[in-house]
Amino acid sequence: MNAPASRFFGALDKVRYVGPDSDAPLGYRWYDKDRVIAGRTMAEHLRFAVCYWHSLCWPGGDPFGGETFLRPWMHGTVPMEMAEAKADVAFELFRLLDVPYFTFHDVDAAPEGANLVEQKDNVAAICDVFEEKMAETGVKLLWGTANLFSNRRYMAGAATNPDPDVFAYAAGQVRIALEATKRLGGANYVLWGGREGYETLLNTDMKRELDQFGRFLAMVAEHKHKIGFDGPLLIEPKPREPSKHQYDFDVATVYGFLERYDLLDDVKVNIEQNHALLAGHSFDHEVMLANALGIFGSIDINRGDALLGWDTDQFAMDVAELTLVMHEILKGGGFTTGGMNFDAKIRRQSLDPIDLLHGHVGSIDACARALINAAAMLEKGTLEMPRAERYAGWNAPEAKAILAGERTLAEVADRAIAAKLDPQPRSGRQEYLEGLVMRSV
Ligand code: XUL
Ligand code: CO
Repeated sequence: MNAPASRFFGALDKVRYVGPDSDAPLGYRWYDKDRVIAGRTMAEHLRFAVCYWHSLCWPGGDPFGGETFLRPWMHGTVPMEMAEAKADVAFELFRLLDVPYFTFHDVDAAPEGANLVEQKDNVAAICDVFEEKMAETGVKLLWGTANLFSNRRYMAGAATNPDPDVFAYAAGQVRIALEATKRLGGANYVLWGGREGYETLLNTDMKRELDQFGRFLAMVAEHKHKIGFDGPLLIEPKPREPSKHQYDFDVATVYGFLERYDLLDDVKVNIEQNHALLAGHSFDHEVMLANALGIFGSIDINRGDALLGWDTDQFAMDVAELTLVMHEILKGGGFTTGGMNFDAKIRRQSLDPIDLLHGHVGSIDACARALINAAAMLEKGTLEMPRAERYAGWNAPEAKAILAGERTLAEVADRAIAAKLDPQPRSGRQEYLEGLVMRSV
């Protein structure tokens, strides 16, 4: 194939830390990977991953126009050679960015098989290539996943399809992708249910579809244990797009689903900024709730556009928003198996290879600034002190006894009468707190 990585990126150097005052066109201003913040290096805290699909596979199309990027590795004639050329460019991109992880769907990396036997062979062949490149570069796999939404067989869903043969085909694809993820030492396995939902209720039996989906996930969890894959399964909530309604609507809905189908021991969530917005939530809302429910797993880091309202998957650059998100992540103890996966794509006019670097470098720096800010806020108790103070009344013995289940409704009510309670409202101090955050950013 006519696309060796060196010819694509030219003679670029690895991106290094240059500090905030540097004029260098390309360099990390804030991401200093070995700098220790709150007991861990920045690299250990942030666990950045480059995604294969947007950075290596997306041709730059939109609903009104086709390919703009004309990537050489997407214009060959021999699919496996194209996949190998793509892997060359991918690992050169990871090396240039100096990121520790990558992520992929089965069909991003390997040519899609005409059947499951071919699919297995193709994925195995690309795993051979990946294994060699991972050993050479030290880049690791944050997670793998199966694409159960692009092929027309999945137009009515994968696990939730009315046809059990489609369910079975999806099971075959997930088995191959999960086993490949295990073979490559992946830290997690992701399931995004892009078509697990409906287009119209007129042809939908929602109870049946939910039961199918629950059974599918239980089978994936069983298989994960059977093959000894240690990482968690991660569901990625998203309310819609491509479907009109997706069953993994948001963190709260996923939690209810996991509880109903007894999957809480094996499954956590992979939260994405743009999906949070589509669900009508802020990014930090979804992270705070996942922590509260004990299902926080990982992050797909990107941003939506307030004016567009669909899943634009832009590179995250909003330091204020990211600071609040990092604050909640650190407060929850930070990442364990998860990390920050750039599920983000450069815009279709960003034609130059170096644009791929600028997108990642800018967003890596935004996350690094957010980490520094959030760690300082936690250390100073910027939000934690006022929050603790706001709930301080609950530390009183009588209040604790209520929450411990030691009082009945009548006892609490009688005490309110006996003590002649007349609680007075207190300020929520929102503007004061917003000012504190502003000064921390
Ligand atoms: C789609 C999306 C996916 C998942 C993986 O919106 O975010 O790329 O991250 O299937
Ligand atoms: Co995503």
